[in-house]
Amino acid sequence: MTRSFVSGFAAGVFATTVLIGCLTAQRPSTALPVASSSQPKQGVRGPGVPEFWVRPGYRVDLVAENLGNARFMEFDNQGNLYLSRPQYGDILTLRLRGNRYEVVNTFVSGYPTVQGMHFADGWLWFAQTGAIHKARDLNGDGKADEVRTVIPEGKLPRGGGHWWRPILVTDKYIYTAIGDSGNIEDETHTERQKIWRFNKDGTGKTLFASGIRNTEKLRLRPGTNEIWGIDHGSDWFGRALGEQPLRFQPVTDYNPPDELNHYQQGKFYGHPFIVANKLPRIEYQNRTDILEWAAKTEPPAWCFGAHWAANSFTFLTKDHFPGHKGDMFVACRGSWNRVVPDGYRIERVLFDPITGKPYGSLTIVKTITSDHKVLARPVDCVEAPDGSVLFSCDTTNRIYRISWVGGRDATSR
Ligand SMILES: [Ca+2]
Ligand SMILES: [Ca+2]
Repeated sequence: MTRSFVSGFAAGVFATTVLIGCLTAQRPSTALPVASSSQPKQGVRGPGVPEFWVRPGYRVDLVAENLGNARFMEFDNQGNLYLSRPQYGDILTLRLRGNRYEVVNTFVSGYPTVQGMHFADGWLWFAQTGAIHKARDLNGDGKADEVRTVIPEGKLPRGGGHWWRPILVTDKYIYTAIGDSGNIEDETHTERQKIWRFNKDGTGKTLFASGIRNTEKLRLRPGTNEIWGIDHGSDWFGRALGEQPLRFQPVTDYNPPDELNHYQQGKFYGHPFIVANKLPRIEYQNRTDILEWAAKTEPPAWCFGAHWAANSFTFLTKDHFPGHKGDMFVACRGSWNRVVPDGYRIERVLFDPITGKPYGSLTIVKTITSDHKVLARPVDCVEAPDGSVLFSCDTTNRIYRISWVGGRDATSR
């Protein structure tokens, strides 16, 4: 086992640098404030922001609230912010007015389970569990005037279990995925637990990658054709050993990690037989072909803590945060399958600009208190036009903005 896999993340680790991963961890070389005796222990929380821990140098503001079911976000090239609300089956259009994003219209409605979105080619592409559509607003009122169904019902497996549907639109293709119908079902011979690729007209269905459990967003790493995503680790890892569920889980609490994966054509990512760095699930370890599955498994590019529910991410492409370009902000929704809750946070994954691979991670915002009071469950991150990063929460139904203040005004209030 690697250091990352056995270390886990104790809930007591708070406001500390997290440098645990599947690869050798190194010291970040970016322009974060240097710790000193005069260094404030907190960044800035704007008005209305609960008692988050905010890393010094950063600021968090409340920028939208009362949003119903705030899940995934996407900007278009005009500065419109789109918010998907699967429980309502709609997408809202928001615009920045002063320091707040305000709802200007309902972009589309009548699409139950609407989830992933991607703005490309002048259209907002969006995915339900069974179909993919694209829409555009022609008169600037924030409501779509034209909607086209790209992949109709029947071409993609429908929901149940992990139905969440990502969408990535590239120059040539559409990518989407569907997860496990339960926790560790053997669905290797079905359409589930896989990433699918289509031509942009919805034809040419092609298997892209397999062995995923639940990947809710896919994006290209900026400047490359590499497809990246985050996969939720499975639950109850130690139950087969006789753990008492949610009471005594010395194994499950730390295993398996959530995974940051670089998805490549034809590769297998382990689920449901193999987790993390080629380690068998106990339930499957006696399969006669388990070593073959291990051999073909592509291990994660980076590991998060177990049950963090690392859910979604954005790559940073702008200069707002000094030294962050090429890194990733990750929204971690937080654990339920852990005795002591953990994970609730926005994590920055640092990418080596030379190798293009992750080498470390830092907690930027923690949304649970030291006595385990959950203040927010982050769902998605998106980079705003000015380079700040928004994150959504589907329990408080708010959107927060993370921005950089550096050494200025870097105290809590
Ligand atoms: Ca319109
Ligand atoms: Ca995996």
